Amino acid sequence: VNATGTAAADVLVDGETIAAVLAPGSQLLGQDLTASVDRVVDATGKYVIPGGIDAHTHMQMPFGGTEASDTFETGTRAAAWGGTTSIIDFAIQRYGERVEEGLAAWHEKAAGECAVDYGFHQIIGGVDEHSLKAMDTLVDEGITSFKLFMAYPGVFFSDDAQILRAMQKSRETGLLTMMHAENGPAIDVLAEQLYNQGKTTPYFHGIARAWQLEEEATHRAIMLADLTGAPLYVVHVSAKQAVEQLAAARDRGQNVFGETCPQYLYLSLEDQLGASSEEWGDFEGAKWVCSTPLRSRAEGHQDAMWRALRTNDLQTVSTDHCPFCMKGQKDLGQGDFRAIPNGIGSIEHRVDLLYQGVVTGEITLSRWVELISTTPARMFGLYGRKGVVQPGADADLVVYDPQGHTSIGLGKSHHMNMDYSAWEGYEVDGHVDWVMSRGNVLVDETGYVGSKTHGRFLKRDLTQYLV
Ligand code: DUC
Ligand code: ZN
Ligand code: ZN
Repeated sequence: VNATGTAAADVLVDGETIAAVLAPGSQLLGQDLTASVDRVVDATGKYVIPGGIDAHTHMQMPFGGTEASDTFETGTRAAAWGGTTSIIDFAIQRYGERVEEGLAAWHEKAAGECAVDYGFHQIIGGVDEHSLKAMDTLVDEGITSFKLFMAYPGVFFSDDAQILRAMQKSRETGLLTMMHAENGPAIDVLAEQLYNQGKTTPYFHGIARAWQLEEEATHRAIMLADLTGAPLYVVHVSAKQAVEQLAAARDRGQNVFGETCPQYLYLSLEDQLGASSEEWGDFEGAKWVCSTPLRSRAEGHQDAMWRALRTNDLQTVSTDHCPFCMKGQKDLGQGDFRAIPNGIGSIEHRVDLLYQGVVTGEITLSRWVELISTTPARMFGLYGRKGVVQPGADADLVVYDPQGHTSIGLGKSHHMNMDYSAWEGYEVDGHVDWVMSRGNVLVDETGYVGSKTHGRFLKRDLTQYLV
């Protein structure tokens, strides 16, 4: 199954790449294909798809006085279990740090620790003369996208002047601008007011981060991108009004893109309140504290995300994988939702959860592959090597069984370094049977058989969506 369609075929792998995609029963050097190869994987009745590409992860990310609980080792192993064979993680430049230092630190964390191939985006935590200059050399390093934050004042926040200058650099270099679009200063005022009114439970995280502040920031980012000519990719879109801004800009012909995440397709603010008898919920809700926040199902945000995936107003689904344990991490925010580390872990479940959209008729089979692999490859300069089953491409392959079944949750299909699952109780029709990365088997019928020294750093080309 490719983004372009589906065919019955045999896939011949030689070394690290795909050598041929042949009609079933084809001969090789005058012999039946299966007789002349070292190993045959029978995928009869199953889908062979290009390995998943999760373009938004945060392994070992320092955040809220703690650090995301998956290391590159545990997080990429969980990725492999779930049919994801490439990740793009965010290297971080913090205030007062040089971009080069932040990037070097990320290379050090990841090198020799990854089960799957990995690339980096660069978070620019302080746009100034130094970082703008450093951005000139990122393309040579194979880092062809950078992220700015309109949220988190005092941590990663960029003001409009900084955004404008970074976007001018984006236009000049071809680096893709990735934007966390939420109005952070306004959110912080609302959060403080709620806290002072005694509204301290995790539920109020979502109330403070109102959709108006996502729509406003998305619009502002779009206008600054229009003015500067920068290509723009808005990450973790959850508000239907933000999608409307992206759709309108695309209709005007602007080069803007949007990503959503499984949590915004399936989970809601109402779910987060949960079965608690308390009006404002209890601390269980911390399991689902992430930014942008889960949004109200009554307001129809989840349906709007699925629709936008069909209409191509949103182009990709990444996880924003940023796991924290309840014990010792999320519980830092007991009594004050502002201190709960933001993030949900889903890297293992993205391929399965999106396949549910095929089962329920929300998306087609080819659109599934496009969303989880092909478009991320094109968007982030990996296409040809990754994102497609064709001769010459890396042999990153997943055998997916549509008749299979996956129970998601702690102690079931969950190999992430977390003491809970944000997806407890989810049942998926479909199963990742078998995973290969560059010709090496990572998952087979016996389970995980990969190694943390297998994954290589991916030097990426410029986005293939430049105009
Ligand atoms: N959102 C999260 O939920 N976690 C990490 C950073 C972010 O923007
Ligand atoms: Zn973000
Ligand atoms: Zn993120």
